[in-house]
Amino acid sequence: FDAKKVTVIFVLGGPGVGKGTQCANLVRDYGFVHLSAGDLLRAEQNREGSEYGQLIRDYIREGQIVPMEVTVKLLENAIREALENPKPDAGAGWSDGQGRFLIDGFPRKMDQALKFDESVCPSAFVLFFKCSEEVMLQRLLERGKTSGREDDNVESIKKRFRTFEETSMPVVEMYREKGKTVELDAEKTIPEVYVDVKKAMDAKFA
Ligand code: UP5
Ligand code: MG
Repeated sequence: FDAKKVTVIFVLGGPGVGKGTQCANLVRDYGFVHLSAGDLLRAEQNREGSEYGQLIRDYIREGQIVPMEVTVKLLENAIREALENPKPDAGAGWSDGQGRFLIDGFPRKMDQALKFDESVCPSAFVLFFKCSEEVMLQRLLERGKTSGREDDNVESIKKRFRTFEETSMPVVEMYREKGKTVELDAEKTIPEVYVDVKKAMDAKFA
């Protein structure tokens, strides 16, 4: 596909900060396709015949970052697929090979960021959600009662927090230094956060 016709926004922030929740709002109102790297990895993990199933399961449980080749390939395939088969009601920004994507939970390691920018397409900007670990922990434990996610337990959550601080924050800092990051307070209620998200989006796309 033609990278110049594709708009990508990275959605970053700690585990349980509300990335997926806010992306769902943006899909509804702005005609984006939502690609969660974590969701794509979990789908690949469960795909029959996948050679990466066990590897992905182990990395996710340990809160580690799956080797980037796997994730970049899954994202690239998902982008291509969405461009080739746009939804009939896709809306603005979806014609002639054009498309708009929210890439949620990626890149979370420097090598992934550089690789994606260079070999897939550069991002327009980054929505970065910020929230205390105490609040994220409560949200994840609550979600864990029903999510069935193998990493929604205290042990895995603590590891995810550590990986986020040590490995993913440098990526956020790099985009911040480039002036590409919009920072949002995710401690507020879901509708309040979304009011801020919309302001940021409207400022960028005005
Ligand atoms: N909730 C949301 N917003 C709220 C608010 N403002 N107030 C109150 N409650 C709020 O939300 C989490 C919960 O909080 C929900 O119950 C929600 O209702 C509530 P959600 O929107 O799901 O948060 P999100 O940020 O999406 O949390 P998630 O757990 O998905 O984030 P992670 O970044 O931890 O998970 P992800 O799926 O992205 O990655 C999982 C693992 O995959 C990683 O740890 C890693 O091992 C692997 N991975 C890679 O290896 N490489 C990658 O590139 C990506 C992932
Ligand atoms: Mg998520």
